[in-house]
Amino acid sequence: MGMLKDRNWRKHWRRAVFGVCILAGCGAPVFGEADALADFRAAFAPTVESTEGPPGEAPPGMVWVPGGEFSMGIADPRALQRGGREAMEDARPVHRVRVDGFWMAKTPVTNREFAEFVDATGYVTVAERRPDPEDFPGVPEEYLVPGSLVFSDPREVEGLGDYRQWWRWAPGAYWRRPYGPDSSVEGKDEYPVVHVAWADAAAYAEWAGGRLPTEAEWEFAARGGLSGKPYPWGEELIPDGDWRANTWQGRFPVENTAEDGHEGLAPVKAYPPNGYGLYGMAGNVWEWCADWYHARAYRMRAEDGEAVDNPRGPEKSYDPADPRTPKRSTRGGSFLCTDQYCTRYMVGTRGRSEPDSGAVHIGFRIVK
Ligand SMILES: [Ca+2]
Ligand SMILES: [Cu+2]
Repeated sequence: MGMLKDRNWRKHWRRAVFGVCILAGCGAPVFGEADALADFRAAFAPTVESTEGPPGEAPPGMVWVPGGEFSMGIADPRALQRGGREAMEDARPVHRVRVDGFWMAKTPVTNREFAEFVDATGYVTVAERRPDPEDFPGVPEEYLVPGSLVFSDPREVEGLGDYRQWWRWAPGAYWRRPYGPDSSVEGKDEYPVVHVAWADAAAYAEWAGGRLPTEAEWEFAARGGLSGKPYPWGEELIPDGDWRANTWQGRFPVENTAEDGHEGLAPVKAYPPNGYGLYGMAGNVWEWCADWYHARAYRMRAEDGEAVDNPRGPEKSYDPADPRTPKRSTRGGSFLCTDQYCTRYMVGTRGRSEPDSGAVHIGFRIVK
């Protein structure tokens, strides 16, 4: 407690000094933001990229992510401007991790690519299959229809406590019909495929000769060589007023002003790539990772203070908010993320989802 108080005191003192600085015309951008960022950065050490080059020519649509050692996780972002309201406990401690180099797809898998897979294999996604009554004891048969979760575009909500206010089950929704039977992906070849369950993503990856990235690989890639930055492109959400990711603007979830140019999903290359040439590492669609989600995964593996080699996630899943449901990790946030609710487009933050259900904002990309 004493230490905590000390830290706060220091923070306030520095904030006061910065305040004077602004008054004196030193030109710090936002009152208090510079020292909030300095505090944030202090948790991270520089990324040390491996000097080993790629093993050969890049597979089509992929870039080489060099691998190396980096600080994985995120410091509490709440003091940052637009840092949101969540402490992101599950992404601490920030700890050193080493990953080997790998190929990663420049974009999430698109509708065009997923259609090629389905055409070649006849694969039927989980959302298209009738739910097994044995998995849903007591649910009347007529409700057990294929479908998936969509954003319900509510007019009004009572607070943000219950997300069921803006999600609904859409019978007949699947990747080709993202909002149910009357919708389609026509003209959306270059949009990310959605409504894919974890097993669908893994099946695609295998067909394509790749696999899903681990969380560590995904995060190393998303940072694009930077360290201690809240976003894959740097320190500001909207540098020079330019949106760099598809998130939510307006009063969530009832008003969507689409200031970033996209009300729903965006094409996979709608915004500039990060330092490794990867598109869409923040916002637009969540991306499935290989790991089981465990809220204390970092705590468990960072215990001895040594850099962790190529972590593959824990054996078992644990989500304290929903302890009975095993979940896989997801990364990157989506077009529904906003600092009013969830800032998981910030690099280093973690998401999780039930592996046997897709949704209108979950996609994936592959690595080799
Ligand atoms: Ca948007
Ligand atoms: Cu979010």
